[in-house]
Amino acid sequence: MAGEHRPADASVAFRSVMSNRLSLAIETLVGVFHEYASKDGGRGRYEGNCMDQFTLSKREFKELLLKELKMDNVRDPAKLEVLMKDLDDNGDGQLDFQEFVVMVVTMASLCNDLLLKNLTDN
Ligand SMILES: [Ca+2]
Repeated sequence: MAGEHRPADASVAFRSVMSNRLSLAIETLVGVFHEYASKDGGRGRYEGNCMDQFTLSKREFKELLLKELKMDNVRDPAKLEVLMKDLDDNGDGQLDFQEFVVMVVTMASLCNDLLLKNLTDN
């Protein structure tokens, strides 16, 4: 159908031009986001003022954190709520890719800080 979003097809096309490790990491990041963002509801359904398939609901976000990052602390609803609110820059109750990627970049930066600390402590 014309204009229909088809993440699987986009992934195949993307993969053909991306073959090194960092490119694959980016592809994985985008793919994981869209896999979880499309779990609630059907394609094209609006949640508030945004397309549900392109954003993470709180439930989708929790599932992603538990399965992909093993962040068991988000089983506590209060901790999940704080994290979601911190990332939800436009306050619509959903995380779009730009809001989600802030968390990933922050976590990567913290990993780098730990690596540097370990290297300089030894
Ligand atoms: Ca948002």
